[in-house]
Amino acid sequence: MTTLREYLESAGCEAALQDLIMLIGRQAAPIREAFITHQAYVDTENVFGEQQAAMDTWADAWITRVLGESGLIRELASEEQEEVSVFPDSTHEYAVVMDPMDGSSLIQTNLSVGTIIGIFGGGTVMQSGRNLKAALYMLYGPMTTLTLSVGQGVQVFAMDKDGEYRLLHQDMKIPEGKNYGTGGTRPTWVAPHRAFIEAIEEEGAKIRYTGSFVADFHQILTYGGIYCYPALNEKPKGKLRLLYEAIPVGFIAEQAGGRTSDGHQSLLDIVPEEPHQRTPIYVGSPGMIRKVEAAFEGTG
Ligand code: AFP
Repeated sequence: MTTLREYLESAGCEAALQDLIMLIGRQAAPIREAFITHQAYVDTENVFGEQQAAMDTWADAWITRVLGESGLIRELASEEQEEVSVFPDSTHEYAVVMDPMDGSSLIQTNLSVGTIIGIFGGGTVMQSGRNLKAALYMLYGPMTTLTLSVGQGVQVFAMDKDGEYRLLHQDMKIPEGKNYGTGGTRPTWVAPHRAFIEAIEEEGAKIRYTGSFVADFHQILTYGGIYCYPALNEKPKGKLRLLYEAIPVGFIAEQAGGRTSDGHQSLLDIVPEEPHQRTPIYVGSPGMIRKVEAAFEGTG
């Protein structure tokens, strides 16, 4: 069975990018261990004022230290850090964006959560998703999986009992599908979002939403449909972050033949103005995104 390293070599990735992806993948083992030792909430809030699980800060500090010490990255921006970290001594120009623990409120309920990573070249994180060299997420579910795109389709690897990632699904393609998940609540949705949801519900769409973006997206990648976190009446930019969530997962979605949108344009075409910026998110099958953009046509 093809290992992650063998795949990266066969895809022709530069040696340093291979090393970076392998290094990130290896952090799933200590992260899984830490779930057992970091269960309680602490009395801290992240920069967005949300309640923060101890695991968020731990995973953030852990990955930042490991990548910072690797000499492979020049910059790192994390959902959990106010400022972009700069590593002047790095011998490489990779820049990493990450959500170290996506869906962290679900840890206490033992539902799946994940780590989302985007890798740019050029030494800066302030780039659009079109410039990504690679994107991946590790999903901590019954298995630990690593879903990866280096711009050549999407491959899913599963960690075996020896900690080796082996190819589980090759060249994933998002089926059209009927599943949908949406953040926000009905009274808070903007009108075009409500119209879209009501239309697909009429057509028999089935709800699937846990509150963990990576887990919910992985279901869409597998069975088709759409994940949404829309603009809300009081929050026109929605909740999710462009750099840490939308861009890396959006890259994977588009590489799997899916589409992404903020209601009007691909998430990969948005040029970030600041690291923590938010965006409405639609990620899923092409037919679903067509309906979203039709619902938003002539608005905003
Ligand atoms: P964090 O746990 O990293 O803050 O992310 C949670 C999240 O951004 C995303 O993973 C979920 O899909 C979404 O928020 C859930 O939000 P709601 O609880 O408002 O539905």
